[in-house]
Amino acid sequence: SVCLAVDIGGTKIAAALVDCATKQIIDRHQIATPQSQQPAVFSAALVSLFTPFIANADFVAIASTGIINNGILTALNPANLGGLNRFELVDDIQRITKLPTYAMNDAQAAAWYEFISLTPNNNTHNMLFITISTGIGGGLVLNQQLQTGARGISGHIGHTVVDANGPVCGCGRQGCIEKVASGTAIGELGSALFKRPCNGQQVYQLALDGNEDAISIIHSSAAAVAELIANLTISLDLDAVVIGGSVGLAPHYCEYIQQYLNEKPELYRPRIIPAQAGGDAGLLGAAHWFARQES
Ligand code: BMX
Repeated sequence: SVCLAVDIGGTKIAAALVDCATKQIIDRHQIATPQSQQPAVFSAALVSLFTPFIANADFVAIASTGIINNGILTALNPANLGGLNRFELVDDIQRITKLPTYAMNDAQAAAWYEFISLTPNNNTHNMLFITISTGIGGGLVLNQQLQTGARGISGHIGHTVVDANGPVCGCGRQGCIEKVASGTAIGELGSALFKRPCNGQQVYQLALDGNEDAISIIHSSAAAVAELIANLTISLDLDAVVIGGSVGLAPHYCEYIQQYLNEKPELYRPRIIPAQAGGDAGLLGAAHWFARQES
């Protein structure tokens, strides 16, 4: 069968046809995520993205930012979705495509793909996937089982606190790691420092060009992620942590994380692995996860 895999992120929405037998991407398109609180604007964008694919797909597998519970997307941090709070994801896409439709969280999907991509028999029992992108997301595989959570929340590590006196996050809590270390946060810190609007990518480029202030912003982000990894490793006995997302996979970011982890005692240092599927981990994870349900 052929799956229409969809990855809804805070910055872009990707759609691809995936051959379920070979697990290869046949065709892929992406658009910018609409910045509107209106569900109708979101639906309209999805219609145009899906139209070329529908005739060739047997079912739809979605990996989406936000908490996915019973097919409904609820934003933990609505700021990541242009203020959109709630979206009837599965019903809406089923109405558009007239195909069986399934959905899960984006980082959970990517975690699953990265887990099954690890070389077999390499003794990985507990693995965490972290995406550092528009937000910071996570997916946990414990005892080789993906944890989705009874309410879909499992793995939302972006909303653990790293600075109790820090800025207020879009989720309502103060000092979440997402508010201080995500791509969005990197852009906000850079804008304040350079006194002009810049996004995370521009700040990252400045760091690559050798700007000391930008370098320190990127280092603080990687240091915060390293602390989080150490905390979760000692809590959950993690063997491996896979890093993804546009920031996580940017040049040197993983090395910085590793550098900060190397300062810690050995028990706090899991294996750090850059996502093997790069930006396609979410698409491929959802396709794999729901292909089992379809067959
Ligand atoms: C946020 C949250 C997570 C998501 C993570 C990464 C929302 C809308 N999203 O913490 O569900 O996994 O961002 O998302 O509350 P991305 O868009 O950066 O890939």
